[in-house]
Amino acid sequence: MTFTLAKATQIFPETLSADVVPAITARFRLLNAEDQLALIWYAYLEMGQTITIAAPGAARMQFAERLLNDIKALSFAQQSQLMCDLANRTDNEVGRTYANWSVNIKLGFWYKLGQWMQEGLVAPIPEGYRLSANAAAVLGSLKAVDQGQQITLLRNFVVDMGFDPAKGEGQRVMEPVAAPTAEADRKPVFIEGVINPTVKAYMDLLNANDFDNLIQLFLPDGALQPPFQKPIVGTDAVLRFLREDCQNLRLLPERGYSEPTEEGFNQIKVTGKVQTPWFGAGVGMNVAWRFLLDPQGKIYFVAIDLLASPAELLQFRR
Ligand code: ECH
Repeated sequence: MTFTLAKATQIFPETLSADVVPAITARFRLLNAEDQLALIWYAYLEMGQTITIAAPGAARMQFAERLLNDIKALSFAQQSQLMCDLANRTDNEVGRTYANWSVNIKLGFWYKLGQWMQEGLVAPIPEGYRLSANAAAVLGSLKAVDQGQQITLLRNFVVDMGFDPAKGEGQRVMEPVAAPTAEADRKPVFIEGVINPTVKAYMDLLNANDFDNLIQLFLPDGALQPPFQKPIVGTDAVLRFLREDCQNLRLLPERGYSEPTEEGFNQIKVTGKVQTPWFGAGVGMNVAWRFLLDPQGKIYFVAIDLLASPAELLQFRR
C-alpha cells in the first residue's frame, strides 16, 4: 500500500486550522496556577453572558461526586490550595484521580465547582485579584477568537490539569455509553457535492451514537485524528475514543468535494459545523473532515480540523 499514516495526514494540505488555539494554550501553560484559575474564571463569567453551559447529567456526575462533596467540606484556604494543585499538576491523590477521568467528567467537575463558587460554597477568586500582565494578555487573546475556538481553549485548559503519570495511557474512568438513537428517530445528513456512502454513514452513525456500527467503517489499522491531536490508530483505540469522548455530538456537514488519488484510494473533504452537548445549538464550531478511503470504501484515515475562520468552510482545491 502506498499510503502511510504520515502521508495520509497530509491530504488537503491547504486546509487552514485554527492555529491560535495551540498558540494560546501554550501561553496559558506558562502562567502560574493562581493566574490560570483567575483567567478561566474571568473568561467563564464573560462567556456566560452570551452562552450557557448545559448542566451535566447524573450519569456523568456520579464519578466526581465523592471528591466534590469532600471539597465542599474543606475550608476556603484548603479549597483554593486543592484547585491550585490541580492547575499545577501536583502529584497527589486528587491530581491522580482527576487525571484518570474522561474529558466530560473533568468538565462536569469544574462545572459544579463553578456553580458552587458562584453560590459562595467554594472559595472564590479573591476579590480584586489582579492578573499578571502575561495572564491579561492571554485573556485578551482568548476574548478575541470566535466562540468555537474559545470553548476549545477552555476544554484544553481543563484537560491538562491534574497529575497523569502514564500520560493518558492508564485506566480511564468514563461515563456509561448511552444506547444509540432508535432507527426511526435518526435524521440523515445531506452533504452538497458528496454522495460517498461511507462519508454519509460516518456522519449519520456518529450523530446516532451508533459507535459499534460506526467502527465497522474503519480499516483495522484505520486512524482518526481529533483537532490538534495526534492520530488515534487502530479500531480498538478509535472505538474507545468514540465511546469516551463523542457521545451526543451533533455533526452538521454542509458541503464537500471528492477526488480519486493513488491506487484506487479516494480523498474527500467535507466542511460544516459541529455542536457539543455542553453548549447545544448555542455554539457551532466550524470544522473540516478530511477522509482517505481505500478502494473498498473503508476509512484509512479521517482528520477533524477546527477551522481558522468561517471563510474556510468554502475552501476546496480543484
Ligand atoms: C472555573 C474557575 C476555576 C477553573 C475552572 C473553571 C471551570 C471551567 C469550566 C469550563 C467548561 C468548559 C466546557 C468546554 C466544552 C468544550 C467542548 C468542545 C467540543 C468539541 C468537539 C468537537 C468534536 C469533534 C469530533 C468530530 C468527529 O467527527 C469525530 C470525533 C470528534 C470557572 C470554575 C476550570 C466549567 C464545557 C470544544 C470539535 C466532529 C473528534 C470528537
